Amino acid sequence: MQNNEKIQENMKLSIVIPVHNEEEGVLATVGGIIKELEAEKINHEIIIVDDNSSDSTPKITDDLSARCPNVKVVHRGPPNGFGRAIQEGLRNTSGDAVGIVMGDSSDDPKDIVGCFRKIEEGYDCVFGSRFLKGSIVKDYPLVKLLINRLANNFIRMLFLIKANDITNAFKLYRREVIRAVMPLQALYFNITVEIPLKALVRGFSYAQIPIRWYGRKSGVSKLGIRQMGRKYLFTVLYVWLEKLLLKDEVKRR
Ligand SMILES: Nc1nc2c(ncn2[C@@H]2O[C@H](COP(=O)(O)OP(=O)(O)OP(=O)(O)O)[C@@H](O)[C@H]2O)c(=O)[nH]1
Ligand SMILES: [Mg+2]
Repeated sequence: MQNNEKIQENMKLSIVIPVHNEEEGVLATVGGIIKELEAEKINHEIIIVDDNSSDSTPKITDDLSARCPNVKVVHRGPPNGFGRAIQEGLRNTSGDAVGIVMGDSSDDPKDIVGCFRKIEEGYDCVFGSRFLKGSIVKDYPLVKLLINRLANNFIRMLFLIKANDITNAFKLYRREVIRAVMPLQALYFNITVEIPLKALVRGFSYAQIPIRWYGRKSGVSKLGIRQMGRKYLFTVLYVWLEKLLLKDEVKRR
């Protein structure tokens, strides 16, 4: 539920973008976000977290950062990991709200604005969903889509929630939510479920909005569903156990 006490003027938004070998897409992704946020007069910073890229991603992002004072680049050495990169990005944010956005142009900058407006309304978390009336999904590989629907329905039933695209990383959170879900344990793509589920079991409010999502047009996918499946399951079950343990505490809020 929305909280009127949390309505705040001129909030700063930090966008965390993990990238690994995204030389073909990163410039367009970040450029599109800056353009949209500037047009909407949203006070922002962008934290790009590059994991050890072997292509020209480090140079492209460093050049961009030199030109744009709001863009900061963090270069990580091995071991790589989507979750490690997100955690590093979160440590580097200074905004009142934080958004996690992909570096391969799969998310639409207009949806960042849509989510941010909901945060401004007072919600603690805003989840972008590809499976609501009004969502647009282009070029989602069929196998991934089927696994997504199975996984998200399982999560919905386990946690008794309405959110139907928890596995999608594209989400915005108030700073206090990020603080409350620490420490994070997921080092890989499973962090996409750890953060929102931990936020929910801690009793934070959320809104879900339909978003646009586009399959990558260049570069290579880094998500190996086979290797990640067990990690996702472990994280979901671990937060579910937390839910059981935190039940009384949440009731007291
Ligand atoms: N820093 C960092 N970024 C990563 C890592 N793995 C993936 N990424 C980035 O995370 C984002 C999502 O990865 P993708 O490979 O697009 O995963 P996906 O969206 O499931 O796969 P596609 O359907 O092919 O787009 C992209 O911006 C990647 O560059 C990593 O180990 N470290
Ligand atoms: Mg992608």
